[in-house]
Amino acid sequence: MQLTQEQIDFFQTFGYLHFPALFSPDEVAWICEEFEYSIQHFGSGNGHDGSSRTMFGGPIEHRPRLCALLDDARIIGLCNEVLGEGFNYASGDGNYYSGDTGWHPDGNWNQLFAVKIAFYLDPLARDSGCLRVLPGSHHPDHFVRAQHIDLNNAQALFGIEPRDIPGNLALETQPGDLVIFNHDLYHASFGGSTRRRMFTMNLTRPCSTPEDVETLRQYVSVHSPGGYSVDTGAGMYFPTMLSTAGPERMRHLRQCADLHDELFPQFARK
Ligand SMILES: O=C(O)CCC(=O)C(=O)O
Repeated sequence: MQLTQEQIDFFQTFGYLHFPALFSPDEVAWICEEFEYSIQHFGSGNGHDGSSRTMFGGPIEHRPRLCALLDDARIIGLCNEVLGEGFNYASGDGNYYSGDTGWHPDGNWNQLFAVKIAFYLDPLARDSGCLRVLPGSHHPDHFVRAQHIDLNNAQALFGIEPRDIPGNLALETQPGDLVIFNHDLYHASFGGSTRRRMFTMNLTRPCSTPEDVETLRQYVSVHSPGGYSVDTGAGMYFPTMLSTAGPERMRHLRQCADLHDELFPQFARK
């Protein structure tokens, strides 16, 4: 997939892009099936009672067909355009969400260092848990960042509900849509069910300078299986992701895998 210059500029300015119906109904069917299998067998989905979020790591890494999302020309093309060729895949999370998430960014990198790709597996509208974004809030000089405004405290600060923060956008989605956003972008979800299914892929830009490699090391030291004290049996990634990888996919795995082995030798690949 190739982006237009306008789409690239939109992403840089507003911090997100939404692609409606990027995946066909047939693809949505197998993606949902594989997601359900994964969260039930590799996460604790079978114990989900809706009282809190159920989350598991590396949602695309347990089943060969989901692993191949990292070979998919649409995803590769999008990441090449937004991050640059040689981007890194840096795990992700699979969820049955329950209720609101509150406003938060996923990172405070003050630069386009990492992005999240999100797949929503149920139709979601503004009051039933769709992703909300605060466009432009990834910029370090955005007023929310510059003034350290706690958006979740909007009632006390401004007499409004957090979901009514001016300027926020409800990205209503159907299964098959894809959303990508800069980790530094403030986002939230309000009014969702107790079993809102979504999974993500995190990706970073290619890291070749010493500064970028250091930033990636910090990233992997926290946002990785080792960072959460999880032993995948194969370091940074669950074994199926590596055992089904061809040379092209390995390009996107190698750098985080090596850093993870170095940072967490107790969990290193054998
Ligand atoms: O629930 C959502 O859609 C937001 C997801 C989210 O907060 C996150 O992935 O960090």
